[in-house]
Amino acid sequence: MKIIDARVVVSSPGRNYVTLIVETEDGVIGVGDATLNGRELAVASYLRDHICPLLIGRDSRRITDTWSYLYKGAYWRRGPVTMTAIAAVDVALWDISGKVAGRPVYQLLGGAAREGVMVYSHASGGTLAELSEDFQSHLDQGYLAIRAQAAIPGLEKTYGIAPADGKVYEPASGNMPQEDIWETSTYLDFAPKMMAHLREEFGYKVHLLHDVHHRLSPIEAGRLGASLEPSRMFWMEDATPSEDQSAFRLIRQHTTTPLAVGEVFNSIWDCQQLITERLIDYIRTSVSHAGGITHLQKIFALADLYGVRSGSHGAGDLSPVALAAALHVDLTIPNFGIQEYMGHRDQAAEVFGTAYTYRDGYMHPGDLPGLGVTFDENAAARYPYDPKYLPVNRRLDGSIHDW
Ligand code: EZ4
Ligand code: CO
Repeated sequence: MKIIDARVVVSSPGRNYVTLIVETEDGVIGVGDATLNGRELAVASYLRDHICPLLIGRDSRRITDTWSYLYKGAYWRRGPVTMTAIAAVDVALWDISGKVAGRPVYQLLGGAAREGVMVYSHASGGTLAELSEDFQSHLDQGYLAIRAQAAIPGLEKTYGIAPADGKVYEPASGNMPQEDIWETSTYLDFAPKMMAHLREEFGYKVHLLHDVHHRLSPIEAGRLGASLEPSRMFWMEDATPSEDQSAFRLIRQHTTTPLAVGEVFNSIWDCQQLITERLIDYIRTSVSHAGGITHLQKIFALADLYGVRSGSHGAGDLSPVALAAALHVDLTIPNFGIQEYMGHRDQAAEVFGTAYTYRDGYMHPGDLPGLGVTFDENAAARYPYDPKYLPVNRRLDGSIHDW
């Protein structure tokens, strides 16, 4: 099972995706997602210039050995670019192994531990009334868990609000990042009212989630968590800039609102303290940014030991390959919590063929051999790379804040 080719395709079917394609001497093809939103070409180069040449001639079955070879062999540790590149290789090799075995990847990971994977969708609105309308439409689609974000009155732009034309929000287009304005006190007053409004209107049966997107200090996060307690949140996401793990000690002292973090993490070392000190309830690392299936399994196994559940990142900038890989992992682990599901733009379906299904709030990766995702290189060629940046955030005085 020698690898004879490894190539990278950067395309933009609705938004930018970097896809790794690995081919064996027997003609088996595996795919991996290497998309790092706003820094796509850095990972593409890391793969093309430094990793693909090393893969040629390697045995595709030796997944753990290849992971260690790329991680330890680089000498330089961790980092989003490196770990996204390694993740793409790892996922492609699991895909190949599944196809060779004639079994879906989840069966190689220990088999299904549940019938389906509970997912949460995104509801948003420019006003509370619009949010309610969008929330209702997600309930109508059967979602059991919904993340809610609304425009903050008095602020020009707010993170996480879908444009009027579509189902998902997008970062600004163009060759410069869009600039947002942030005011913490306005947000801190508004967020609990938004959640209380939803509970009044829709009751307590649906799981309610909210993403703070790294904008608060630990004591502000403690205050927000406490003021959200009557709304009985499923979780409060990314309350503080997440590289400071010990900040969560302070948040924990002030609230029983469950805490989730991890979408920008890229290794088990980023969450070690959070997990072993039981400072969080959900670890949100993604398969494509945290070293692939092999490394994610390790993170979730550590989390299981400390009663922390999974809640993998699944935004639209993670390609259908990443979503499929996440669903295979989700189905098998004992401490699965929830999976984010934002969906993809319609054009993505022309490039990525998927076997996963959604019904009544749950997803399933499907039973095709491997990941169950095909990648159409000809279709991808119709959607050339379209450089885009995530927005930046400034406070009222013009200083840069976390976005
Ligand atoms: O802003 O994926 O929970 N989801 C999120 C996302 C992130 C983007 C960054 O690329 O916070 O929408
Ligand atoms: Co988030």
